[in-house]
Amino acid sequence: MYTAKMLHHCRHIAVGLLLLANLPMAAQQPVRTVGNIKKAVINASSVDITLDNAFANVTVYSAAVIRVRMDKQPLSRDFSYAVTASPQKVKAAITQDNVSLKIITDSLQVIIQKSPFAIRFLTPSGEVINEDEPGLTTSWVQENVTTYKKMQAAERFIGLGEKTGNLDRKGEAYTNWNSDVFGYAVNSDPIYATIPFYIGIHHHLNYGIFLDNTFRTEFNFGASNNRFSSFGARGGEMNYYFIYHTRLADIISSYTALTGRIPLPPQWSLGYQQNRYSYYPETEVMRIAQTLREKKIPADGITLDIHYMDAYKLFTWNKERFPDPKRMTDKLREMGLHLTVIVDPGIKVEQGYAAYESGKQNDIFIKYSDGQYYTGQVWPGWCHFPDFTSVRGRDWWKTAIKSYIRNGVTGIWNDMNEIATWGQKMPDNVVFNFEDHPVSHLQAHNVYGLEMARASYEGAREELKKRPFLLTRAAYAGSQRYSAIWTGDNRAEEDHMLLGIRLLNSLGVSGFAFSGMDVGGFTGNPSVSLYTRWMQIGAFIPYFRNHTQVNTKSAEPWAFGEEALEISRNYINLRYHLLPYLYSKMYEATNSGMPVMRTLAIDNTFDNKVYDTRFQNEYLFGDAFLVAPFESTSNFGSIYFPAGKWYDLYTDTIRSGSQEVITALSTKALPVYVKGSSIIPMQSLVQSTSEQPTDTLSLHVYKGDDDHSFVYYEDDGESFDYEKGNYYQRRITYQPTVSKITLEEKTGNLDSKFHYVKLILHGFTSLQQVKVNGKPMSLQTAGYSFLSPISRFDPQGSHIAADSCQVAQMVIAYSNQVINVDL
Ligand code: NBV
Repeated sequence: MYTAKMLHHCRHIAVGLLLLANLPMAAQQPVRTVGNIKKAVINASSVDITLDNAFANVTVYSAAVIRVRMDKQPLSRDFSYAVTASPQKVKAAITQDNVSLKIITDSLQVIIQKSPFAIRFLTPSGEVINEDEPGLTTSWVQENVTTYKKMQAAERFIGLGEKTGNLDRKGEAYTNWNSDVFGYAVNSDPIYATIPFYIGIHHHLNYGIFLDNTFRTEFNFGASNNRFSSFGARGGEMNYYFIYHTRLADIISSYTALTGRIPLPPQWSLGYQQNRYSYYPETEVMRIAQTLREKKIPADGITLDIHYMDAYKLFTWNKERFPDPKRMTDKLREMGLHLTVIVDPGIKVEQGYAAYESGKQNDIFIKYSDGQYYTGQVWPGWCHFPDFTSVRGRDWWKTAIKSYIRNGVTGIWNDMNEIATWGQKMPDNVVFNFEDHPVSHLQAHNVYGLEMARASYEGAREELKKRPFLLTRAAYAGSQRYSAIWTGDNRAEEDHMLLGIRLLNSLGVSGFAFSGMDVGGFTGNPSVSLYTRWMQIGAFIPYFRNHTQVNTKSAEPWAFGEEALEISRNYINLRYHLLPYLYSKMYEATNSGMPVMRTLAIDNTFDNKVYDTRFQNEYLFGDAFLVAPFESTSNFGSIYFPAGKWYDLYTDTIRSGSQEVITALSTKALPVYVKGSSIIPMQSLVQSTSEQPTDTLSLHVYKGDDDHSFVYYEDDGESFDYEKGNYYQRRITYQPTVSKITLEEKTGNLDSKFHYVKLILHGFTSLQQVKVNGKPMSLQTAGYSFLSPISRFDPQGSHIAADSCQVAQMVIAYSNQVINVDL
């Protein structure tokens, strides 16, 4: 007989068993996949989805950008440090039946299979661009969330920002956890920055994926597996943006439309910057400045490393070394030089030290979960660290940064912001404000550098009221909105120089158009030839700074002998001649996100040769120059010329494209070629951007087969007045099909600083006269060289003679009206 109590008990067990049976199977399994779609609610341009084991939302951000969010629990606060764009209102047809959900935009189709959930992105005509690996899709292992994509046949992967390794990342895996890796190896991972954006390439299709998750993230492009590529995070949501365009350049444009583009830098930051760890005292800084000027090495900046501070205490100056910083920056400015100073986030714990006291008073330092300040060791000893993820922390920092600006500093160099501390192990249980939604170190770590750069930028900008220059070591996607980036503590080694090129090229396709590396190498001492080659390359990278570690040999251009000095100067001169071109390209980056340093994969995405490890370091500087960097020790090198027609920069010898050419190399010249149809505006030599060039703009046009246009841009180079229309812009086109060069009407309120245009025509050897707005004008044939001769160091006679190119040239008055040149 059962008693009532027993029956009651049995009922409990039965209910319990029933509940267990209803529990998602996956909850008991080591890997929890999202399961089947139980319900999908279609909104105007998004779908809310309930799955067996997850919740999801798929939103049309624009015709070409689809966002996918997934979590184990209902989706929470939608917040991003990286993404600044909101979804656009675009036409999207969203439908569903029992089997699938379909989203159709003007640019792509998304098909989401319901059982089990699997997403596929297709072109409008139905080719698969990217699809979930059907058995794996998205799953959790404890808090780690990963999305698995089917590996497409012959798929390649590029991007992911500052990542070592090859241009094509196939077969590799990467981790994003901003790390201070002194003297990193050519295959170290991770290093300083987290830019979880990559581009996949297969079957003449390309797409971008941006995983916006600030936890430690991991990407696997077929490393130790032949089934999938995957991306995942150690916590938080699966939250990715899928981008599809037919042209790779448009993917970069859409990605930077989401996460922001570089602000127009001050023109001086495009000049040559001299640096070492560290120049001090003031007399040494002035000696460097004077030597640059005496030796006629054009330069625009000197940078102060940590020794300018009093005992490494931030916001202080060592009064013995730098008794009057303002007086020094004034003197430097008179010499056409700007001063950049380093800032580290650690604030020394020391009673009476102003930054420490006010930081405590304003309660801006990060704390352990029990409310005690986190204390870590860096240069000054034990330090607290501002919480840049809080408005209060950033405001405090902004105020403090202003003291530098009042002392005449115009550049802020953000170092150690990974956060780097001795031991490199900040505890997990340190809490960050995260815009009033506190999170642990695990979630905040990768954005600390981003928010530090932001606070530095905003503080400097407010006080300077002109464009400040900002440099950062650590970064997250979006840091480009505030700061240029450099690749940290590289080594003075040949393969590091070439790795640096790949890092910058990868940063370029990942939204960072303004980037640099320590030219000459940070750790160790470069050989004379390595230094010379690196300086040549430096002239063709966006941020050109020479830097070296404490206790290394001097690394200024004059420290390697007369020949190295002459070659370095030659290339720095070339850089200054090219400033109108470079500045226009920077302006382009602010508008389209198109990087200044462009891996050949941008324009030649489906040409297998550009991924060949023999050619992967070649790149375009802007749209005109093909740079082929080689170790300084090689006597011969194989250069791949992509489709097109290429002029040797020094001789105008023409090479046709789509071929490999074995070339003799010399440390006296960097192999550089100009693409046929290019338009390159140049100016006379100046010693700094504060010096006015002559009033003649040299416009080089290279005979080619394709129509081409160049947007020339000019403004005052330092203020924000261009935002009010105070700039000078004009499109210059060259149409070989109709034999015409046109300088279209200018736009903007300013007049150009140039009053004449010297048209320098390359490859038009038989041309003797042209018509300028209908009037015949004769051309002079003359010799031309981009570099000064250095043959006195070359007994065989350098191939860079004073007039090794024969050009046809003429000068015309530069009016604001349309100028038509009939060739
Ligand atoms: O501030 C000193 C250095 C700096 O020169 C370098 O460029 C940074 O990457 N800094 C790192 C601190 C540590 C150097 C060992």
